[in-house]
Amino acid sequence: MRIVFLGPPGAGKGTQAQRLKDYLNICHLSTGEMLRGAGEAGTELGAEAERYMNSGKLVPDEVVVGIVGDRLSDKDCSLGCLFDGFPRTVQQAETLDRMLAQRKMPLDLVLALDVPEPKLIERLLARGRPDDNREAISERFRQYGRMTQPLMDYYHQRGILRQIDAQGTPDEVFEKVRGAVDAVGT
Ligand code: B4P
Repeated sequence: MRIVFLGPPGAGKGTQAQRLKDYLNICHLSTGEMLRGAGEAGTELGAEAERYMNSGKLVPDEVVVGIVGDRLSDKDCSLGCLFDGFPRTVQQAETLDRMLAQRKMPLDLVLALDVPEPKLIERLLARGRPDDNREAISERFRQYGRMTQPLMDYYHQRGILRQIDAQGTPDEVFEKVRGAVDAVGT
């Protein structure tokens, strides 16, 4: 299966993708984690990505698409993949469609995690990552509304979008995620 997690900053994409990875035993591709990894490794690309992330901006499409393409070619992604935080723009979604078509791998499901903004802000401030300060958080919400929210329509039109109320504990949310995935069939 190939599944995309969509949702605003702090909605729990990473939290739920980790649980679903263990449930389905397929590859978990988190662009946020990969970009932070590049930053920690001290590469030039990583330093550039960190500047965007810490100011709440999206990292440029060409950087993100490059790292996703490399990862998707790894053998462990051939049986299935969870895309966590990717795509985040329509251009990234179109590129993902092309990459999957080349590999003859259709996208099965897009799970949109829905949480009210005040709750999201609370979660992010409690986490305290370098990009979890008030200024970066409000920029991340701006970018989400402008660049990522149009993807809801993009996938809704294809009939593969499922909305999940992602309030409640991580375990409660995961029950809903699992229900949506089981309904598609594993
Ligand atoms: P990401 O790493 O994708 O992170 P996120 O959107 O902030 O959070 P996520 O929704 O995964 O929430 P999480 O489970 O961690 O992105 C970070 C940055 O990387 C972006 O701003 C951007 O700059 C860059 N980036 C990444 N992908 C990109 C792309 N494709 N294109 C361009 N740029 C890209 O949960 C958040 C917190 O809430 C955690 O502390 C968690 O423990 C807690 N939590 C989760 N679920 C909870 C629940 N049900 N109840 C209570 N707390 C919960």
